[in-house]
Amino acid sequence: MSQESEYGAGQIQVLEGLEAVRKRPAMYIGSTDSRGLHHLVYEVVDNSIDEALAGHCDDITVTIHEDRSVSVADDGRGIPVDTHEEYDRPALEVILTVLHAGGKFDNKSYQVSGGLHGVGVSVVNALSERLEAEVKRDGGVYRHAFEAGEPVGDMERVRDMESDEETGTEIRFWPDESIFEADDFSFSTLSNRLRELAFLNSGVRITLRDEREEAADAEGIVEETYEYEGGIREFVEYLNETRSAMHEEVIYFEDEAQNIQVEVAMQATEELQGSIHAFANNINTREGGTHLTGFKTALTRTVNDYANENDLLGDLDENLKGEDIREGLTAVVSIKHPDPQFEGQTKTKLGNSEVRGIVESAMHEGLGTYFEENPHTAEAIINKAVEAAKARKAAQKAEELTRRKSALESTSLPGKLADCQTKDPGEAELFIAEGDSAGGSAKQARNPEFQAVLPIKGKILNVEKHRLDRILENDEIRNMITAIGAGIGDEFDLEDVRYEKIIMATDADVDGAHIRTLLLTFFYRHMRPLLENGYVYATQPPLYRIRYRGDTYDAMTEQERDEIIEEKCNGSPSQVQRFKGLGEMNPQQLWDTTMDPENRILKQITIEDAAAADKMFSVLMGDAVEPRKQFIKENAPEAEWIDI
Ligand code: 0RA
Repeated sequence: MSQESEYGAGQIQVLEGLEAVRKRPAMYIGSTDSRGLHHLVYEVVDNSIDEALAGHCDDITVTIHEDRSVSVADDGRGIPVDTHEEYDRPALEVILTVLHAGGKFDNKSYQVSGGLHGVGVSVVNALSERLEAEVKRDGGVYRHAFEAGEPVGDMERVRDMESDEETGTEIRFWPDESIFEADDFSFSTLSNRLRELAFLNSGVRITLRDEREEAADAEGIVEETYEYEGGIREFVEYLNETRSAMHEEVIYFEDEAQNIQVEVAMQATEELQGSIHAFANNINTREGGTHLTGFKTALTRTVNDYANENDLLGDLDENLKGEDIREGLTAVVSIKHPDPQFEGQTKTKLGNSEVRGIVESAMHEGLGTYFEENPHTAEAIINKAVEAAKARKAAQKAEELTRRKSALESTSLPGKLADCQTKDPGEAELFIAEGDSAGGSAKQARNPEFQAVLPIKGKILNVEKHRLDRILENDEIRNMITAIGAGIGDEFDLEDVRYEKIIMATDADVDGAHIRTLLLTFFYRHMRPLLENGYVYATQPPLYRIRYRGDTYDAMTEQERDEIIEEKCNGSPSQVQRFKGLGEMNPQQLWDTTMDPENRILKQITIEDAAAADKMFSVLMGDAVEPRKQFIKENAPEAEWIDI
C-alpha cells in the first residue's frame, strides 16, 4: 500500500474502504439493531467530547430531527478544511471518507473517548444514506455532503464570517435504512448516555433536543441540558437521589500517575443494594476490570485497617468482607488512560494491569485521609458494615443460606413448572405467566417441544428491600431460580441457564407493569447476566382483535385499531374485541397472538446503561414516593418500557 511510507514504524494501519464497513457493519459498530443505530450518535459525540477534553469545546448539542436524522453540533476548533497533501483533498473529506483517518490528524497524545469501538466518523458516514458536514473555521463556513459515504460534489466555502473566533463542527446524518433494522432514535436512551457523558466530563454542556412531532404532542420533554460542574460527585448524588445517604458530602478524590487519571466518588447509604459503576475512557466497563479490582481491594483493606486501629469491629471475630462493606455503597470509579485495553465478551472489561495498583493506592490514600478527617462518618460506615457481616454470619450459621442455595442447585424442578421437551437452551423458552389463569391457558396453548410455562402468583417479593436470606424464602422466587437452573447472585452461571429466552407474560395493565418491574428488579439484582446477554423478553400481546368477513386482524394500539377498521373493514367491522388480560384469551388466541414464534411480538429487554438501570430500579422500587411519582410522570406513558 502506497500510504504506508507515511506512517512511522509501529503505526502502520490497514486502510480499508468504506465498502467493507457497509458490507459488515456489525464488525464496526457492534450490531445493526437499535443499539447500533444509537451507536452512530455516540461515535460522533465522542469526537466532540475529545475536543472538549483537549480544552477547545464546551458546548455540544444533539438534535433528533423531524425526518429522523440526527445532528451533533459543537463549538470545538472545527474539523480542518485545508488540503491534505497525501490525498490532495480537503482534510474534512479525508476524515469523513477514510477509515481510521481521524487519529492521524491530531497530535493528541491523549485521545480519551473514541467510543467502544473507536472507529471514527467515517464509519457513521459509510452507514448513512446522507451526511452533511458544516465547519466553521478560518473565518469561513464550509459545507460538504456525502451519500452512502461518497462525496457529493466538492467541499464549498459557503460564506465568510466576521471573525475568526467562531469555530465548530456540525454533522447531520440520515442512517441508511437498508442497513439498520431499527430507525427510531429513543430520547431516553440518548438522554441516559449524554447525561452520563456530562457527569463523566465535568464542565461540558450537552443539550439533547427532540424536534419530532410525537415528542411535542405528548407535552413531553423536548429539550434537556446536562452540565455538571461537580462531575462524578454529582453523578453519585443523582444515583442516590432516592436513597438515604449516611453522610452529606460525597467522598471524592482524584489522582494521576503514569499519565493515567483516576477519579473516585462514593457515598454510603442505608440501603441494602450497593451500586458501583466503573468507567474507562468514558466507557461503562460493565464487565469490570483492573480499575474495579483495585477499587474493591483498597476499599476492603482501608476500611478494615481503620476499623482495627480504632477498635470498631466490636464482637465481630473476623475482618469485614468486601460484600459487607459494599452493602448500600454507591460509587463511581472513572479512569482515563492513553491506551486502554478492552477485553471480555462485550469488550467492556479493562485489561491494563498497571491500573490496578494505581487505583488501589489512590483509593487507599484518598479514603484513608477521608476517614482520618471524618471519624464520625467512618464509624457510621463501619457500624453498618458490621451489621451486614452479622446478618450474613447469622444466616450462614443456621446453614440456611448454604443449604438453600445448594438445595436450589440440585433439587427437582418446581411442581408448577410445565417444562419443555428440548434440553437445548438455545431452543428452549420459559414463559413466566402472571396468575394461574394465564398460566393455565399458556400451558394448553404452548408448543411443549420447546416452550415451558411457569405460572407465578401476582406480586412477587420486592427484592430491593430484602437481604438474600429473605429473598430465598420466597416460593415464587425459588421456583424461578430452580426452573432457570443457573443459581443466583455471585454463583449465577450463565452456562447453566436452561432457557435462552425467558419471557415475561404479563397483562398490558398497571398491575402487569408492576409485576414486570418486580421481575426485572429481581433479574437485575440477582441474575444480571441474563439481562446483559439479552435472554429476557416481554410479550406484547395485542390490545384489540378485529374481525371482518372471515378475516382477523390484531392491533397493538388504539390508533392501529382505527386504521384497520378504516382500511380493511370499510369502516364497519363485524366484531371488535378488547383483550383485557392474557387470562381472558382462550388458548388458541394466546397461541396466535402471544406465543407463536411466527406471529408474536416480543420485546427484548437489554441493559444499555447500568447506571441508568440502577437509578431506575432504586426510584421505582425504593421507599421515596415523590421521586417515583415524578419519574413516572416524566417518563409516562412508556415508564414501564423505558430503555434501561
Ligand atoms: C481532526 C483534527 C482536529 C480536530 C478534529 C479533527 C475535530 C473532529 C471533530 C468531529 C466532531 N467535532 C470535531 N471537532 C474537531 C484538530 C484541528 C486543529 O488542530 O485545529
